[in-house]
Amino acid sequence: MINRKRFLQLGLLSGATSLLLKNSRGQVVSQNGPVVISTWDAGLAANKGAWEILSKGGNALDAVENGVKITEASQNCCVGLGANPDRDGIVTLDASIMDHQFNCGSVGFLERIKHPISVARRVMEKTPHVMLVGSGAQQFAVAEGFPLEPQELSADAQKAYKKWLENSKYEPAINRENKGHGPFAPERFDNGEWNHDTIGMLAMDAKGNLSGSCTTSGMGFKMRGRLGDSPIIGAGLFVDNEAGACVATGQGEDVIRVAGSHSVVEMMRQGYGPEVACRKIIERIVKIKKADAQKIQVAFIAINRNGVVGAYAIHKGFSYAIKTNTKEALVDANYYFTNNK
Ligand code: SD4
Repeated sequence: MINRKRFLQLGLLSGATSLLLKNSRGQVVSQNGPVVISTWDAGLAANKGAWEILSKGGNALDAVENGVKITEASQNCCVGLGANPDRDGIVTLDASIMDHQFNCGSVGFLERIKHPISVARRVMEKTPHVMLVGSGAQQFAVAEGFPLEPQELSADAQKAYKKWLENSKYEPAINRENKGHGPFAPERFDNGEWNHDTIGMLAMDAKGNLSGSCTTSGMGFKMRGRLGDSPIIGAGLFVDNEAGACVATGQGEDVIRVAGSHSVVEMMRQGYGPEVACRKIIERIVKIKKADAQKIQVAFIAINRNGVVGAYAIHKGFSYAIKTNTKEALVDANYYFTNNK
């Protein structure tokens, strides 16, 4: 017999439950209508882009592309061409997209293209491949009609890069490596903010189908050529319509190590609710990193096949945006270290 604790873990008592039903024509529909969630504060604006599609009965795939394009087009430290560059001063972008039928596409180390998410979708729809990177990805984008934007930093990025060079130069960055902070950049900016931000979005449409997207400039001031988790299906993003979907943000290296998003989805397949599923994989990362877990942030957001959503982070400070027919909010995620420094 199922006990109460297990019942709660399964998410069956969650107030956000949105069960799938069959309508009079035998079509599967989401009882509470569509839902979209996305990472960080920028998710509020991005969700509006997704809602334009979802509210008209459009599909989740179009919604997650349209939604994150808003973030890609806005001035942002960490998404799109206006974002912070790598440590050689060049902006390189990663993105991935996945639908409810295991169709997926991604681009990595892409330069001078405004909407990497749309290129990722073209990779998915127009090539026999899942992933294109670097100059090949750019060549494909141009052949597909995406304009090649000028290679220049936004005013904000120029300022941030100049400041980073002043304070961090090359040698201190290497010293940081020696301190175990990873080989690319400080884990926090000088103002104390985490050195990352990515828009990851998950949506369930009115038919109950799931899709996800993720787009980022990766870790600010990273080594040239570095790829994070975001363009890697199974790490930064994973969607399985029968179990759920998950997207990650934070220190990509540590998401890749545990095949993060796929692992969260597998937890949901086992019956755990989305927040518990996210927590279990965060706990796995913390266990692997030991004391170093204090220095990194990783967060997951997830949605299960019933449209129930949840999230979990290593540290305080991660929030995600949700939009449904009845709700529009930024939600503070629960986190592992309650005494976050
Ligand atoms: C990366 N996971 O490139 C991305 C960065 C990120 O919030 O999510 N930042 O590692």
